[in-house]
Amino acid sequence: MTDHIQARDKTIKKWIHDIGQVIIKEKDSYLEVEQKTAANDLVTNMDKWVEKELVERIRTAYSKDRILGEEGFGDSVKNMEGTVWLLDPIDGTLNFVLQNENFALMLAIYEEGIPVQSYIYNVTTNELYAAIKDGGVTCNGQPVEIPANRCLNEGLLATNSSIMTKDKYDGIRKIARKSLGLRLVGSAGLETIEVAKGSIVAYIATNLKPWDIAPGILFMKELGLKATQFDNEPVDLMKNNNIIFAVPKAHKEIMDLIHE
Ligand code: 2AM
Ligand code: CA
Ligand code: CA
Repeated sequence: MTDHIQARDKTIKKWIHDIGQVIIKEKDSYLEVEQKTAANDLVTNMDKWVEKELVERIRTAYSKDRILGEEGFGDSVKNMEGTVWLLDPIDGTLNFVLQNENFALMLAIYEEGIPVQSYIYNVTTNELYAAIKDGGVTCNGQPVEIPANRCLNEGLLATNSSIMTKDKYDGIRKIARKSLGLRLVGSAGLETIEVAKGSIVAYIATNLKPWDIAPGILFMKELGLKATQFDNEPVDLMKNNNIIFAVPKAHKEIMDLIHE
């Protein structure tokens, strides 16, 4: 790990823990909830506060970098030149509002388009997963091992609800039937972690935004797992993507099923 990444890693972990403590302390108080594009696409005052707080800290400590944040407090980022931070202050806002758990704070850093650091923090369980370029994946500092390379019929599959309700991608049914069962957590970040841990063999989701998938790419890379679009092309962080994060065997089977 280069010195600048090591120093930045320490700083980011402190920021995430500081901000996480505020979320825990405040999460049961009154929430201002607003609809964005639909009744199931929400933003709260907490999402906004977390992103503003991160943006302020990044701008103070790393003033030359650019920031692409979900809630719009960062910059207008149209390419991945230089150092770009991608922020999802609360991933799984519906869970945050309705379940009080199953949400994550996510942050990823790309240098000239290459993922170098990724963080997914499960706030209520206090588990901070980090992926560092060429440094592997850790959970609260402990190494996460490479998961078993399983087929669909040896594991569980996760997906997002828009495949079921909006995108009408019928292919999901034949893919799901091959697996041992289907799971929907409702947080792309936490589902990414499930793939990294091997508790599901694949996460397949449509229309995810750059900040939903940016951290997952390095998690998959560091563990020798797959992160692609449905057409097997690499993820494009300048647009929405239909993605598959998976162990290699399940990924190959999903590719074959999508294209048969
Ligand atoms: P969010 O909570 O940050 O919006 C839910 O299936 C997952 O999809 C969450 O990670 C959620 O992130 C993400 N997502 C992306 N676009 C969404 C949308 N338009 N509505 C709801 N969830 C969305
Ligand atoms: Ca999200
Ligand atoms: Ca969010």
